[in-house]
Amino acid sequence: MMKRFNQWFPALLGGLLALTLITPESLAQGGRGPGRAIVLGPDDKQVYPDPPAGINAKREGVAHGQLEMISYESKSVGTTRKMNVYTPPGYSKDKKYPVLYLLHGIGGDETEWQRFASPNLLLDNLLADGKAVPMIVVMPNGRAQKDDRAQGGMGSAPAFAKFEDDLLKDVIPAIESRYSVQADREHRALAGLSMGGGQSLNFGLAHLDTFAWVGGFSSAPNTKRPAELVPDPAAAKAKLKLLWLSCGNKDGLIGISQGVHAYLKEKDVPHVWNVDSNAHDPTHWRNNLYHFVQQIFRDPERNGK
Ligand code: FER
Repeated sequence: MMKRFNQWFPALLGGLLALTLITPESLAQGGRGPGRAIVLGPDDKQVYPDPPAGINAKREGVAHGQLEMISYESKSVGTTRKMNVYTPPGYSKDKKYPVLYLLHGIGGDETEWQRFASPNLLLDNLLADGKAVPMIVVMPNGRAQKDDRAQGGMGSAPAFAKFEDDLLKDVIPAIESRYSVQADREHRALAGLSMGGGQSLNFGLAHLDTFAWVGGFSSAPNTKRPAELVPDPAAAKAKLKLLWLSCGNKDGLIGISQGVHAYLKEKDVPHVWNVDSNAHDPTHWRNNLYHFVQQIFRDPERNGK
């Protein structure tokens, strides 16, 4: 029962948000707000197929990585905070690993991705099939305030913006001091769902010297406006290895991602734009994570998509 609640609550929340947020202000946003009716254009197509069933089912006979909940001192928030960290099978201090920072939505915390997608099992399975590079996955708490429990709804939006400092000044240094990592932009990825998708686009695209692989799945209205998000298209084009945008075609927030896609296309910034048939739900997030993690840290010559 609890599991089902956890599965459906975010979709319910997204639906309620979509229904209740039709305000004059959101309508005046020129179609960015969640109140806008979904209008699909010719580019809004699924370019990565729905994955097979069981992508995150625990498989016997494959090597398993480890998941650990660690604490770190956050100078920017002024508290001890938590993050969930996956290390791949055979993790060894004698090797160095790339790191994916994976951010949750407005109703979640450092445990949310685990409930929605069990990224540890998803990665174990892809690694067993040779479809991903061994990597560390860090799932922090993106609500950068002293009380960072998964509550507060829209009121916590400012804390999601403040997380930029915590991520850059506290989370990444804590990970790089405790784990054996490749500490450069080409070995750091940033992706997230909904509020975490907006954070990933906002922070990732503002810090191209820190992240080369960026993904936003069903990015929320916290996403900056496109021209602010990518003020220097030439720099984004030159530096990004992968920019992944995705949304379900039944998600009332799709206007946000459509706007980013249209701008990137106009400015000739290579990116993936994957529109599948999901809503604002864990299936979309799990499926897009599955495809995203297979692409990252692979081709050093890769350019954007
Ligand atoms: C909004 C609608 C949805 C919004 C945030 C969300 C900040 C976030 C949804 C989620 O994280 O699931 O208007 O404004």
